[in-house]
Amino acid sequence: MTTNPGRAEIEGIIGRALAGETPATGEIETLLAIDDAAAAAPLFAAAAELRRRHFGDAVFLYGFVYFSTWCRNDCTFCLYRRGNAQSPRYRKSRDEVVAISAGLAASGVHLIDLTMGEDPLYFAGHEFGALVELVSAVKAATGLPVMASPGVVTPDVLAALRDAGAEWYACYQEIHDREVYARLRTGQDFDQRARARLEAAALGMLVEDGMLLGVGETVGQRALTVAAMRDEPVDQVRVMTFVPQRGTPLAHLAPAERLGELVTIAAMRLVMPDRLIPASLDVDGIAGLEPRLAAGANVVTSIVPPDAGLAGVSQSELDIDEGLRTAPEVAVRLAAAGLRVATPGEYADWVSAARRRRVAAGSTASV
Ligand code: SAM
Ligand code: MD0
Ligand code: SF4
Repeated sequence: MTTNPGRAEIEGIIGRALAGETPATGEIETLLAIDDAAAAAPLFAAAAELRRRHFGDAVFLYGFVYFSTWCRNDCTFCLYRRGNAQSPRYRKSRDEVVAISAGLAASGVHLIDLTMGEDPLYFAGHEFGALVELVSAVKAATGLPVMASPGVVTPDVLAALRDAGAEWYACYQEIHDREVYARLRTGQDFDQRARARLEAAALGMLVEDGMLLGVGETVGQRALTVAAMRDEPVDQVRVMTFVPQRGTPLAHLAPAERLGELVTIAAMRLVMPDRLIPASLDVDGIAGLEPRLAAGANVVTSIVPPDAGLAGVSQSELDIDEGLRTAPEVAVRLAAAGLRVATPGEYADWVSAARRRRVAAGSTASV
């Protein structure tokens, strides 16, 4: 048997979480310090049990449409940072995006995530009309919920996106530590980014926050990030391991062990059992799906159709042309894991209930 000194403590945290107690920040740090598979196994089992209690065996699928890779920013981790000559640049037309989204809807995804860099086409003159219209057109063509991931935008733009039908706003802080953040999102205001999420929530939108793992942060900083998410009005929380990108300042940083991401997914599930937690195909492709599900994820994101000329973010090509980042491929893997693709109604019902809670909370909260 293992002599891991933290074992009894870990068992205590897991037992209390299964009994409905939310782990405190110090307890989150204890969980995130787990660095061997044997010690992680009971954590993963508890996370899967909490997912089952809140979501049964149903998993949600998100189609990913990265429709413009132009960006005015200089994030040190990102392939698409301004001035990276090795970045694939494209901007899809409205009609292409609508056709791609319709195809994704027909393939069985539950949501369309419309993502872009902070494209100067929109940001330079604060001209977001075409983006708002794109949201309306995608909704009309698919009938599906839409997530907007446009970067940091002002409340008037958020309100216009909401009015056009975007249920979700995604904007990831990467880490809730100002110093590490400043090394990642160079020249971008920490508070403004965090405020954009609060503003979206106050407008009645559903919101996603996310963290990046393996960028020189400590376990304590990871724990503070999960704790910040716990205390934020966010409905979906993600973690992705940093993938080094050619042509960028962090190109030669050694990537983190994947166990760290799995342990973080599971800890997030213990801390936020009823929130949506993605398994992104954008880190390890389809091969990375099973372990992320086993760690308690209940959404599969970064589903990208082949032959559409679309890229991923952290894995710009992996498994896309091969057609492995598709809903049918995901469905096969879910079945093998004893899970299933949710029905469209199950996802729509979850979104409606979450939005009712958000609006009710928003009427008493302020930004
Ligand atoms: N441009 C918008 C923005 O940055 O908010 C929308 C794009 S957002 C979906 C890009 C996200 O992908 C980042 O916030 C980051 O969490 C993740 N990401 C980008 N590059 C990555 C990399 N090299 N490895 C892992 N995750 C990465
Ligand atoms: C993903 N590549 O789901 C996408 C992206 C943006 N809202 C999501 C990071 O992994
Ligand atoms: Fe631009 Fe987003 Fe990449 Fe940062 S993460 S460089 S904002 S596309």
